[in-house]
Amino acid sequence: MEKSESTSGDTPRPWQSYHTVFTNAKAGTFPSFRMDGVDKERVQRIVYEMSKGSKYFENEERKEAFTRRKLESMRAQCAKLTAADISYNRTVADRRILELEATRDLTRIWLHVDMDAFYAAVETLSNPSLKGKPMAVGGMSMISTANYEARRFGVRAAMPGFIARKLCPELIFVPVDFKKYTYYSDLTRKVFQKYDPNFMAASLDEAYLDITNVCKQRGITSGEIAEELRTSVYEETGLTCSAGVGPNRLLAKVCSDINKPNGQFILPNDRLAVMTFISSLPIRKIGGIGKVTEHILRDVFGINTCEDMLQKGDFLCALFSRSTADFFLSVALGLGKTETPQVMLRKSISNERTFSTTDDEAFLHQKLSDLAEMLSTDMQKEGLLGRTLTLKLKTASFEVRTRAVTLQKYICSSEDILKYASKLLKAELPVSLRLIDRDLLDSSHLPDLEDNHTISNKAGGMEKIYEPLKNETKNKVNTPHPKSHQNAVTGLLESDPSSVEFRCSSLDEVNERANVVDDESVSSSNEGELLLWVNDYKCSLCGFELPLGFVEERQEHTDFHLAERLQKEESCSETRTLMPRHRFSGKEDIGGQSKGKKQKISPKDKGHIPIDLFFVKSCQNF
Ligand code: DCP
Ligand code: MG
Repeated sequence: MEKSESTSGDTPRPWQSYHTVFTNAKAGTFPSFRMDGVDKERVQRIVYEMSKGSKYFENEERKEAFTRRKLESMRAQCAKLTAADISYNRTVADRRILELEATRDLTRIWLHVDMDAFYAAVETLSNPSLKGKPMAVGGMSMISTANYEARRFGVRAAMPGFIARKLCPELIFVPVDFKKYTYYSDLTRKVFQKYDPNFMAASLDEAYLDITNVCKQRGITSGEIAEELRTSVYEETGLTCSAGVGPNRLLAKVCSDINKPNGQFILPNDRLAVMTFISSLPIRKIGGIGKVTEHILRDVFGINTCEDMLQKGDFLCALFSRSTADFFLSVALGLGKTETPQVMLRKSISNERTFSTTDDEAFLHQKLSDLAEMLSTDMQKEGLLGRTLTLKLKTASFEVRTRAVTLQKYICSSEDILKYASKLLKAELPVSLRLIDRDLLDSSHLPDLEDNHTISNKAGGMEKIYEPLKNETKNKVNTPHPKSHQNAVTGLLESDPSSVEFRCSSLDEVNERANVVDDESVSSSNEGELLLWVNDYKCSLCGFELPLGFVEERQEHTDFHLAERLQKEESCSETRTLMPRHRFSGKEDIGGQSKGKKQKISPKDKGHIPIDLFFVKSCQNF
């Protein structure tokens, strides 16, 4: 979204430089099949035209400006490097490469499985008349996924439905039905369990399996296991999936996307095979390298592939923090996690409130007070104490501010929580907000707590939504006695296992918190749960990997989870709020694409759709 407009001939084409999450092929999207036949320029133009003037557009502009500044500053830093700096950093990089290489583990065989167009496939299963027609799951504010027919028009997950419909006027909308997806997800997991009882669910439709033992025990190859597993998933569910096999999870994930849909790709446990595979791999295919990072690596350092990344290791070491440079170098070597985490603790409790944008200080204070009460009740129920309190604020312009304070003493009373939270808020005033959220880390409980909830006070009224946490990963964790568990926060918590750290909280994660969690939780569907960056790089909600320092990428990712949550809330209330005349709201739509009247959805009709405020212009015609 550069200010200067690209031109071709005499016609200005501002959309050519408008790259959003909807027009960019994300990591793992191999263009060979999914972007085939997509008229990219048309998609870009429509997305540009439909979103111009919206809050979303403004936010994209803000992000773009951030990227530009980051690029400029990195270029300037690069230019300042002397020959001696570069030579020194070459030595540093070479040493790190050797050290990282020494950690290579080729003893495990990992399989990553990912269902094909999951929600859409489930919907088609229950309504076969959808077969072959372009369809999307979701509504006008946002869609969760689209089938492959719709993807040919450029329709994508997380895209507002009204844009999708413009791209594909015949698009059929089916409302989200999480119960159904959970049911099918459970069926797939029963299959996964047969191959790895400790498999790691990364989301409802994705899992990592360590198939080393099953390969050995049965004396068959990983390719045969992958075939068998996919067949078994199909027999149990009627759904297809794709699989990737590699010596670690990072590679297995990349591999599962290569022959998608309904395919598999096997990368042998052999160093040369890995290096050959990884060296020509575009960096964007790696989980954790998104739009901004790709942009920086390409435009500042000329890095396009993993091999380039190794060669430019000196610059990476010179300009990035050690952990980020390590991430790049290890990716470039095709390294990744190979061990299965044995325990997974839930370490945080959070409460949040979303409301119509306001700068009314009394109102904000009241919200804070409500949150303090809720948090305190939750903590007391679980016998927890906390010391680091964090407040996350989302401003009217979607800027996220996270403020934290670490106290001398452990607290749990609502009075104490309110006292310190008020101080944090006060320092921010005057401010116009749309969300307040905070949480704390907990060292003594397992992830299957049932009492976390989100309370949303939305534009349309004072509706409460309670979202009990689901334990997505129950089947992959051993459940030790809480008190016996040693975790990364022990140092912070001193020796009191029943105490907790209040931590910075947010849907829009910030880096401050990343250092304190070392647990590899990859649960994905705890929509009421806050987002943590586990092990400094892994999203606790979906397992997506983004290392420290990728501030903008992280914000984009957490915005996605926010959107996902809002969408879920929307789907909860959809049955109550959608008017029957909305053709995209139910089964009557199928095959009955309106060719007639244009319909306009007013926020009033929809009860509440906070995400609309984000995406839709004030006078959007559908
Ligand atoms: N999902 C969502 N919002 C997103 C992305 C995904 O709600 N931005 C949901 C809907 C998807 C499911 O998660 O069906 C799985 O996500 P995937 O990224 O695996 O997408 P699909 O399974 O739909 O398609 P693919 O065949 O590319 O895996
Ligand atoms: Mg999938």
